[in-house]
Amino acid sequence: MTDEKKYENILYEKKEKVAAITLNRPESLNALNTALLTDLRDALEDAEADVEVRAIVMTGAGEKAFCAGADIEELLEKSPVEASEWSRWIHGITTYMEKMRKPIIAKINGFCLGGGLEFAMACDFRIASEKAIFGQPEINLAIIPGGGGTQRLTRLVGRTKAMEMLMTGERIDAEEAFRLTLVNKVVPADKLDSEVDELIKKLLSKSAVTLGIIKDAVNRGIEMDLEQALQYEAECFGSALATEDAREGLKAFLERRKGEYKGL
Ligand code: CO8
Repeated sequence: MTDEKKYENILYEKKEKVAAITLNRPESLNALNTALLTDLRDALEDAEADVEVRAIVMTGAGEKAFCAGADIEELLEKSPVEASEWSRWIHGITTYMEKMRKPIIAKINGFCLGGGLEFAMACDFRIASEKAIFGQPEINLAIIPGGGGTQRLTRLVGRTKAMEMLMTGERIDAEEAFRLTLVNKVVPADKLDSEVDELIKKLLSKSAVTLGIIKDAVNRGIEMDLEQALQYEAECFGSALATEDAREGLKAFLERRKGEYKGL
């Protein structure tokens, strides 16, 4: 069943347990202005609250871009205080994405720059078309990333490469992004949809509640020291074992059948 919700700057389509969010300002390569970001935040909250939704896909409208970053015209109007507040507000959205219990997949169909890359990095998976181009070009505007780029890029690719990308502002292609483990997979443009569908199929066959526990353990644990993080993992392990799905998964193995999960 398809269910479409009306937003002005994004498309929101719910189909077979998946919410597809498309950044929809193709005339400006899906640049992120406050109106679009507000729609995006609302759609994410909507998807998280909707019990029928099991996974979220985020992509960009048009052939050319996932997202070319913050809307530069809007940015120019901001005072330093407003810019700082805006950055904090955006951090709230990206942090929310990491705290959501449902997996989020960035389907990267083209330019993925600045704020666009920052949002992609807050997703759990990044599947890229061969045509995709990545970068944090803010330095070329004499500004810095304000949507988490200095921190999430460093955590994902390491300090050496992050510093290079942030300080030179140079773009990298999809193969290089894969080499740096910035993306999970690179596929020909015409295979992007089917590749993402395959991944979703795998995720939908798992226990939804357990996927949420893994996401939480990884995203919280990475910010702790190892001892604390392992302690947290032990607590999460207990929570996972307490689910009905875990009983079913363990029994199903012993009974030589496939587990049937309810997300409970
Ligand atoms: N903001 C506003 N408009 C944009 C943006 C943008 N970021 N990117 C492209 N556009 C517009 C262009 O102005 C152009 O509009 P028009 O047709 O009216 O002239 C249209 O999109 C098409 O773009 P181009 O003609 O430039 O297309 P090209 O194929 O020649 O070039 C590029 C494509 C290389 C992607 C080029 O458009 C470009 O360099 N864009 C800017 C990339 C950039 O610098 N991004 C970083 C922005 S700053 C940022 O993201 C800070 C993050 C702070 C936190 C916020 C998180 C949300």
